[in-house]
Amino acid sequence: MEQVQYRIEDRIAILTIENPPVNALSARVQESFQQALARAIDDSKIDAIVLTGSGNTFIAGADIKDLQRMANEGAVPSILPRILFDVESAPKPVVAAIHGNAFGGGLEVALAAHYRIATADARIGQPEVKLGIIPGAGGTQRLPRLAGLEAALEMCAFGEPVRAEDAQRFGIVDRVVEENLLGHAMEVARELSGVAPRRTRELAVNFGNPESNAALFAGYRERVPKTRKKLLAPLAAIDAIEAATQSRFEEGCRKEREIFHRMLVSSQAKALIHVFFAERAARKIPAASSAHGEIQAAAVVGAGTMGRGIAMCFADAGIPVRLKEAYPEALASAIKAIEASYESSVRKGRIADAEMRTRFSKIQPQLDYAGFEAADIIVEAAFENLEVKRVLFSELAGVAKPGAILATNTSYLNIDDIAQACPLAESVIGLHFFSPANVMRLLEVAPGKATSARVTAAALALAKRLGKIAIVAGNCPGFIGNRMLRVYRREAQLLLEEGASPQQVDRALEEWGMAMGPFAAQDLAGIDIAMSSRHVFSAMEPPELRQPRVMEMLYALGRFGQKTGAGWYAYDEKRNALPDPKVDALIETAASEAGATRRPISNEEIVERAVYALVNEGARILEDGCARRASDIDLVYINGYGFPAYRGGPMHYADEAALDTVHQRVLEFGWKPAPLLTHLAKSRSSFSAFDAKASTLRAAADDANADHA
Ligand code: 3H9
Repeated sequence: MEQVQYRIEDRIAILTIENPPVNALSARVQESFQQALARAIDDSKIDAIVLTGSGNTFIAGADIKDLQRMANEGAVPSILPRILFDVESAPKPVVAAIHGNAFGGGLEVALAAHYRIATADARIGQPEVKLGIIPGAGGTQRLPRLAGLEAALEMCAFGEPVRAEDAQRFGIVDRVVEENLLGHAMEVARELSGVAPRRTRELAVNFGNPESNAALFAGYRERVPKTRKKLLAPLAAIDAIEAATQSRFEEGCRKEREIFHRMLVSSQAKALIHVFFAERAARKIPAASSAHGEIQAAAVVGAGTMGRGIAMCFADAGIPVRLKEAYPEALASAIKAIEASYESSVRKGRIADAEMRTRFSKIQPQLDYAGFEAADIIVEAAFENLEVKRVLFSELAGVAKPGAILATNTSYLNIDDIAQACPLAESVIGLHFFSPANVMRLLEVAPGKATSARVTAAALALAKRLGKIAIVAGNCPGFIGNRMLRVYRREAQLLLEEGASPQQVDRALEEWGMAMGPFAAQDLAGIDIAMSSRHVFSAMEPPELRQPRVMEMLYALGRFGQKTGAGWYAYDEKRNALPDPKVDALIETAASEAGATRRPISNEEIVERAVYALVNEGARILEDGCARRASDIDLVYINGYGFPAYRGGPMHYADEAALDTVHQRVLEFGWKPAPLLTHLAKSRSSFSAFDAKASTLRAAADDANADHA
C-alpha cells in the first residue's frame, strides 16, 4: 500500500499521509511523500498542492521506532529535511490542511508549506524535548521566523502543544476553520495558484537587537532547569533557536541537525524514548478488553491524606464522590484541607475559580454510608491494618450495589486476606494511589485471586479517566513499588552503618537525579509508617539477612520525621533539614553493635548500591510474575518514587550499564543475585529483550486463546 495517497481534483494534487494510527513519518512514508511531491511538482496539469493526513489526525511526527533504532545504532541522516526543503522550494503553492495533531516532524512539514489552515480543535506542537531530542527537520529555524522567538522558545524548549486559535495568534497558522477543512484548503490553494509562493525560510524577519535577544535566551536558560531539572534537550533547543538569529537559514539548519544528532544518541534520549513506549506497552493488558460499565458515581471511606486525595481525583475527573469519615472533627479538617488545596491551585493559576467550585461541589462529605448503594466504585482508604480493613469490607458488602468495584488503597497488605471476609471477593481489587493522590500519576492496580476480569478492566478504564498511568501488579507484599523501596531503603541504611551519613547518601542520590534522597523522603512520609509495614516485609526475607537498626532506634525515640520535628534529620521551625549529631551517634552505636567497620564511602558506591538493589529486586519481581514487564517496573519507579525519567527507570538503566556488569557488581557487594539477573547476564541479554520475548509469547498465547474461542 502506498503510504501517501495521490489524487487530483480540479488541477490540485491532494497528498494524503496514510500511516495509521497517527500518520508517523516512517522511512517508507518519507520515501512515498518524496515521490508524490516530485510527481505533483513535475506535472504541468497541477496548479497547487494540498498536504493532509488520513483518519483523525494530520501527522504526529517522525516515527519514534525509527528514532529509537537510530539512537541505539547510531544516527543516520534523515531525508526529511531535504524533502521539506523541496516542499518549500516548490514553484506551486503548497497548503497544509491540519486536523488532529501536527506534532514534531508533522508540524515541520506544515511549516515548510506556503500556507497553513487548521481545524479549531487541532493541536500544534514541537514535543521533541519530551523524547530527549530537538526538532530535526527545520522546526527550530522556521518556527521563530513565523511565530517570533518567544513563542518558538516556549514551544521547542517546553514541548507543550498549543491550540489552533493560539497558533493563529502566533502566526503559525494562517486560518482556522470549524468544518470542511479540505474544501477550505482547496479553495485557498486555488486562490494562491499563480501567486509567488511565500517561503518561510525567505520571510524578512527581524529578530530584534542582539542585546535583548541575549537577555531573552539567558532568561530561558535560567527558567528551563527549574521545571526540567538536568534535562539536556530543552537547553539544546534554545541553542538551536539562537542559531536562527545568528546565521542564515541553511547554516541554522546545519547547526540544528548537528544538535539533533548529538541529542538523539544521548543516554537521555534513549531513556525518554524507552519511557514513551513503556507507557504505551503498560496499557496492553488482556483483561482490559473485558466488558464493563462506566463509573458514574464514586465513594471513598476514610478522609485522611490518601482518602481526600483520592476523592479529589474523582472530582477532578468530573465524577461525583461521597467521602465518609468516622468522626465529625476529622471530616471537617479533611474538607478544609481539600478546599485549601483547590484554592492554592486557583492562586497558582492552574484552574479557574469557577472550575474549582464545580470540582469542590462534587465531593459530598458524610459520616455514614448514605448513598453508597449508588456508587459504581467504593475505595477504602482507612488505616493500614488488616483487621480494620476486613471489618470494613464485610460492611461494604452489605451496602454496595451488585457489580460495584470494592477497592482497597492498601500499600502492602494482601488483597486476598482483605477480601476473605467479604462475600463479594470477585469485586475486590487493590488500587494503590500515591501521595498526594490527586497529583501523582502512578496507580498500581493489584487484582486478587478472586478478582473478576470485568473489575480489573473497569479499574484500568477508570485509571485512564483519572489521567493515571496504571500498572498491573501481582498481589505480593508492597506490590511492585514498595517491595523495591524496602530493599532500596535497607541498602541506604546499611551504607550509614558502613560509614556514610544521611546527608551524604541523600546528596549523592539527588545529584544523580532522584527527586529526593531516601532519608529526606522517609522523614517526609513518616518513620512510624515504615515501621508499621516492617513485619510484613521481614516475613519474606531470610532470617539471616542483616537488618540495619538505626530506623528502629529513631522510632523508639519518637523521631518519626518532619511531623515530630526530628527523624533522620533535625528540623528547624521552617522545616529545613539539618544534620543531627544525635543521629550520627546512633549510627556509630548501630555500626559497632553490628560489627561493621566504618570507612569512607564514595558517592559512586552509594549510587551503585542503591540503584542495583532496585534492579536485583526488580528482577525477582519479574521472575515471580508480580510485574508483567521490566518496563512496567521502570514506570512505577519513575512515576511513584522520583526516579529520573531521563535515566529510563532502574531496569533500563541496568540494561544501559550492561547486565553482566551489574551482575558482577551485585556479586562484589556480597548479595545474592536474582536468578533472572544471572540468567540474562550470562546470556548477554537484557531486560528489554526479556520484555520483547515475553510480549511475543503473550501475543501467541492470546492468538491461541482466540482460536480456541
Ligand atoms: C520528531 O518528529 C522528530 C523530528 O523533529 C525530526 C525528524 C528528522 N511514532 O499515544 P497513543 C504510536 S519526534 C511512532 O496511544 P493517543 C504509539 O506508540 C516525534 N509511533 O495514542 C501507539 O502505538 P501502539 C515527535 C507513534 O491518541 C499508537 O501510536 N512527536 C508515534 O493517546 C497510539 O498512540 C511526538 O513526540 C510516533 N510519532 O495519543 C508525538 N506517536 O498502539 C508522540 C504515536 O502500538 N505521540 N505512536 O501502542 C503522542 O504524543 C501521542 O501518541 C498522540 C496520540 C498525542 C499523537
